[in-house]
Amino acid sequence: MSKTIKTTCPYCGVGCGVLATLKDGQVSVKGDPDHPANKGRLCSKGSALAETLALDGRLLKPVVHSAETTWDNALDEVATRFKQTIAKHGPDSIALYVSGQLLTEDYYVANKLMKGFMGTANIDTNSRLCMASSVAGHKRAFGADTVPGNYEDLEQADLLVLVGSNLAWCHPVLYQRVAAAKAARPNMRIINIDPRHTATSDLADLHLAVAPGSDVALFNHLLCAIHEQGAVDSAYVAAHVNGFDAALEAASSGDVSVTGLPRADIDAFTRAWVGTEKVVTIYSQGVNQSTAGADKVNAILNCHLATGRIGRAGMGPFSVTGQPNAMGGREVGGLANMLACHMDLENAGHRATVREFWQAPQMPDAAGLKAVDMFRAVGDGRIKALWVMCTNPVVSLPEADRVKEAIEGCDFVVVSDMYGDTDTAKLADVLLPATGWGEKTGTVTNSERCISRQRSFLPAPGEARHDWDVLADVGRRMGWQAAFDYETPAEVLREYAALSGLAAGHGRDFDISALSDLSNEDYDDFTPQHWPISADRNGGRFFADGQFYTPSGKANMLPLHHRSPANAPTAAHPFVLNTGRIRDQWHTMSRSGLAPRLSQHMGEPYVEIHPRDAEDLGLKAADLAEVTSPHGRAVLRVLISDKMRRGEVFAPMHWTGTHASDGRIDALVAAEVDPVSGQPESKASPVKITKLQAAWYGYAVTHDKSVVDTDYWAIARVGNGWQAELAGMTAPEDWEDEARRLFDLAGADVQVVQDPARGLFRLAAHRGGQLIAALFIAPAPVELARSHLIGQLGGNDSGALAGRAGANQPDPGATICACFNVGVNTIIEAINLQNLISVEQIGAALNAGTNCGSCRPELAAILASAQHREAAE
Ligand SMILES: Nc1nc2c(c(=O)[nH]1)N[C@H]1C(S)=C(S)[C@@H](COP(=O)(O)OP(=O)(O)OC[C@H]3O[C@@H](n4cnc5c(=O)[nH]c(N)nc54)[C@H](O)[C@@H]3O)O[C@H]1N2
Ligand SMILES: Nc1nc2c(c(=O)[nH]1)N[C@H]1C(S)=C(S)[C@@H](COP(=O)(O)OP(=O)(O)OC[C@H]3O[C@@H](n4cnc5c(=O)[nH]c(N)nc54)[C@H](O)[C@@H]3O)O[C@H]1N2
Ligand code: SF4
Ligand SMILES: [Mo]
Repeated sequence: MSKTIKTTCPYCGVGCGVLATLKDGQVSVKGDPDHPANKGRLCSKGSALAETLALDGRLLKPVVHSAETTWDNALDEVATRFKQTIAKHGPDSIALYVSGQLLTEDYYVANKLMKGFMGTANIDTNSRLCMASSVAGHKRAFGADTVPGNYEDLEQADLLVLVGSNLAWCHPVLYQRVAAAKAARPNMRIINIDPRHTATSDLADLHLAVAPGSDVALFNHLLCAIHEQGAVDSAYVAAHVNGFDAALEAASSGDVSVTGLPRADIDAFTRAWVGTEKVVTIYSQGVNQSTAGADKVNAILNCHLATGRIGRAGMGPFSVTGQPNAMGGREVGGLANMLACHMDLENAGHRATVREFWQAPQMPDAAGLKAVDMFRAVGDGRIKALWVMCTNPVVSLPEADRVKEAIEGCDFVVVSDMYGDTDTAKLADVLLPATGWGEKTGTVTNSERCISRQRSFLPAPGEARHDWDVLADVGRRMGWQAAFDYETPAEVLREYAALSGLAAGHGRDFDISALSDLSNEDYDDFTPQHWPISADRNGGRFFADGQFYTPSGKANMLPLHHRSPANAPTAAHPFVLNTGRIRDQWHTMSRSGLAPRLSQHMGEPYVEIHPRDAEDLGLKAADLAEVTSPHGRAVLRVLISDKMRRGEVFAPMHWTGTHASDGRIDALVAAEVDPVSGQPESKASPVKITKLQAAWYGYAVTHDKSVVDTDYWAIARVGNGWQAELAGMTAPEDWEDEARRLFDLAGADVQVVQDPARGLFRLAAHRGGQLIAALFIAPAPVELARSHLIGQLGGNDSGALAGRAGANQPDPGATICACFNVGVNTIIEAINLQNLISVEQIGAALNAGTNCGSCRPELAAILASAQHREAAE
């Protein structure tokens, strides 16, 4: 028996449709050919979803003060403590911190519970770290948080400008759609604006390595060029735009040299932008995560408004959303300053509508605390009861060590998660087991305003429950039976849709009122639809008619001035730390970290640094570096690369205290926020870098997740167990004893080879003839064929101690193609031996890049460097 259901990927905001098939207890996934976002494609993360569904590590029962208990006990405790705290200290002494990975129905109930019933606006979301600057920029310019266009615009554009977006790794299926459009229309040009050269830059005709934080200066300069070159659409501006003159005057006083870009590149950019009618400007975290984030957004919007290039096919500004329901959370009012359906908390009319609709006993009239301030308030005791749902702030918030201390010191902390061992879950007083992807059911909205269903195809494990259901239960236990009397998510969606009809009455853009009488069957069968969905509006682009959501109906251009990042490098902290994502991990790795093939692309936290900076610091490839800021410390593997600008380093955001000893990069990031949006500056923190001179370095594979507590460690899932990169500041007296402490070697057949004088030690342990652990120690970073050793784990080959493959088993090297498990060495060898000259030929020879295609940018880069080497020889 097999059944296939249509659902939506739980990772990025592209919102790909997934076909999940359950057969003989096994799940397999593939892209849904009928979904408008992906038309059958999936990226490496989406393709590996089935590998993340095992129940290891899942939280299966509620836990109160470290003891498993019943839901009744746990939720009574939550309701009682929240009620007592409100009674004693007022409603603003409690807070709920939620996530763009909640489904719309979860989010709606959370928002209603806090803003309508608990009586506080202290509910904010990790979207504050993600989309807040775009929301603020859209609201300032358009009067509402509206994304005007759709994905087809990206394909139809003649010029695509990507600002602070690594689309190739972060929105891979959208990137593939763009790459296919460019291949079909070679005249389409792509410009990428990013301080780093990324996988996305490889597709670009022009890469502008801007100085961090200088985007306002660049787009102000573009606005001047638009004006000087006669490209202002005066009729459009006169009819539909306010503030043109002031915006231009402010822009004219700017100085584009702060971008640090060569004049010729700036001119090439402005020429292309001014000269191309169909231009789409995509922006993401390089824009949003900045103390000038909202201004960066408006600087981009200014240029589109001045030229009237908005609301028409193939043109417009386009903010790509990060999380699967980042957009849905914005719609539903997840941010501390919003109400549901794009209504504003601080607007008395909007408030009255929502209060009446909810029959809310109390409703705050001012915005609540935004994420960074919320955790400051937790730290200084203003917030005494905190509920964290579907996010991992101990890892993802800036000044993360301070956040950790704040949570540790808080009187009462509830965490709802799928896993009980995340860095945040470990600090909870009450842990509530949540259902996850494959078990949950509800709706999400992607970057192009398309609402899709997530559908369950697996039963809830153990006693895990849906987040909306738990929130509603707490609402009922606090005395609001009628308001939280939901039995299905469909009921929640109907209520929300009805409210959106009232919002539309206030002239809001968000309107899904046609769904207010959706039957349960229609909800089950719901196919992806772009909002608005009302009696008279259905999908389509916004602003085609030049009408905006401001009181005057005109859009606003804003006068903007360049501001540098809040903290400039100093003699003590001379490097700028940029942070972001890698291709195959999702955020704090609680799910993507479970799939072995996703850990083999990049298996350890690292810092990417320019070769000359590395040389100045005495750093060699694969050394360990200690990176410090005034707020914290990390220890990271050195990756030397000429893709960085000098004086700047990059580190991924993914590593946690569960995956590495010192990999939490947000421990270093200063909690500086944008004054308009409250979004933190995650991409420009001054840091110091020094070489960490360890006494020994190690690499291990082990079949169980042993206790690794060496000075430095980083673990990753591999085929039959785990790998660990290790280092220590002092060498143990006896390495074999140390190995027995690190791994469970009871009853194992242990082989050792050592050369104490040279600091070399190798150990292989077999049990029942199978390799269960191997440890390699050296006085310098261990050079050995990791993929070879990983392949040996669980096998019965006695050659593990050699540390490298025999002549008949070449070492494939780091995994590039996660779908077919093809390593870099295999690819280089095939290119050389078979004279491959295109990504397609690599695919034909090795299958690499032929399934999800996420590695195609890297295949192109490997090909280019192989060809470059050949040309040089
Ligand atoms: N593989 C993967 N994909 C993901 C995610 C994931 O965890 N893993 N997360 C999802 C989420 S929630 C989000 S928000 C998106 C984020 O998607 P992106 O925003 O594309 O990803 P980031 O790597 O955070 O940052 C993008 C780029 O901004 C650049 N940048 C830094 N400073 C500046 C600057 O001052 N100006 C400009 N112009 N650029 C700058 C960085 O060098 C980086 O390459 O990805 C989504 N997709
Ligand atoms: N330095 C730096 N920091 C950053 C960023 C950066 O670029 N640089 N990016 C920021 C951005 S854009 C984002 S979006 C954040 C992301 O940061 P987080 O939101 O902290 O990251 P996740 O790992 O996605 O956390 C989601 C948690 O919810 C759990 N979970 C999954 N599904 C469910 C569910 O259905 N219900 C419940 N209750 N739990 C569930 C997961 O196990 C996981 O623990 O990080 C931000 N932090
Ligand atoms: S691009 Fe990849 S991660 Fe994003 S929704 Fe599609 S399959 Fe999921
Ligand atoms: Mo995000």
